[in-house]
Amino acid sequence: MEHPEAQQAEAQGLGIGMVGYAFMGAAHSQGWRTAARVFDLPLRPAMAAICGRDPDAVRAAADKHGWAAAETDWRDLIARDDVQLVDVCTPGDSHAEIAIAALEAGKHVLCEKPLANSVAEAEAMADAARRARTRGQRAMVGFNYRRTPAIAQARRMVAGGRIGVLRHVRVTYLQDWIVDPEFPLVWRLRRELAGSGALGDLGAHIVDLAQYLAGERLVGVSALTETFVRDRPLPGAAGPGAAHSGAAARGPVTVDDAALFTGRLASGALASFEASRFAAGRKNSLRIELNGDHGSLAFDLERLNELSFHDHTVPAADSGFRRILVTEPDHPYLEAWWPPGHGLGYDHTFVHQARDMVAAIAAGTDPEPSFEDGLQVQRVLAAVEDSAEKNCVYTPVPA
Ligand code: SOE
Repeated sequence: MEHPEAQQAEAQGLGIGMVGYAFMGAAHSQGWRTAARVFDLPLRPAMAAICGRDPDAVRAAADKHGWAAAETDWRDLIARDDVQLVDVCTPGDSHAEIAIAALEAGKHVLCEKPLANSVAEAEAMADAARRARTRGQRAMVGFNYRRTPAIAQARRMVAGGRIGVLRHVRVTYLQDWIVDPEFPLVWRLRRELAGSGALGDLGAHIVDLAQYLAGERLVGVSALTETFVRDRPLPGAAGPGAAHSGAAARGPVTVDDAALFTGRLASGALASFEASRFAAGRKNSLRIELNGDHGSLAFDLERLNELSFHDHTVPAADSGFRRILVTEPDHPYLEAWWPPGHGLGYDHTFVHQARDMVAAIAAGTDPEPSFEDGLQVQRVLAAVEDSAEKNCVYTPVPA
């Protein structure tokens, strides 16, 4: 299905084709729509086509999110001459097939997190990205929270020695959307589609953030995982009458509801992680604290324009956590936005993600996090599951 605008995609610099149009599809669309209108970009993203299996739904998504055309088969999207970058926003079970096909078709690729549903898939994707890189193609994983200005500022401060030698990283990512046992068995609760539960969905983010902020990798973990509600109504089967009649068809939850794990970083610093979908009252609560011998940094996604910093080198009478309002022009990404004090939001991380991907393609550099970085996160997640299966035994993360 073509619109006259589709021909414009070729003329506008970098044709984008996106597979998937749910929550992440909407968030990424915001990024592609906005990046070149806020940042001075050497290439202008052109939203050439969006892809989804349901023809009516994907046509509606194209109209709603500003895509010039709609496709119902990702293979057709990849084959389009007006698409130079494929953005994979589908459930994890299709990341490898689509991303590898796109790389082998000569496209750049942005792939949502986690990179894949298994280490083997992630290894194949990283291999394909390495081969594509020799052809000048770029690949990146969508760990968008790195692109929160306060998180990027925290990275600058850690790298600049403001907290000294790192001793602890403490990260929690808590949601509560499936506390109700009658919440239906959606794709995120089925291993064959999602790969894992809170671990891969939320845990992937906090593993990536811990390693990004620390500037080093995890070398081993000890973990517990749990599935609190083991069967749920199938989508469409739930409803007021169904539970009473007992007639609702139900299916097994085959992923974790929560994962708690500790980890050792390469320098010997210790880390603790909590990823749960059963933290009642926590909607999308991502909190991070780093402690070094010269100071500490703390971040709360619910106050995402702020960073708390404690300078341990000043006299105790003057020290303590102080708030840095991350809205100054020399804070990461902020030069392009509003005057100091006018904060940003969750969706701005996707605008920054699109900006960084386009800038790397134009500069011929490798965007981060790479598929190799995504593979390493996948190895940590696999070590977490191995440790949990062995009742929390310390499990090395393969290099
Ligand atoms: C659901 O847990 C979800 O949409 C995650 O998949 C996203 O990565 C996170 O940013 C928001 O919550």
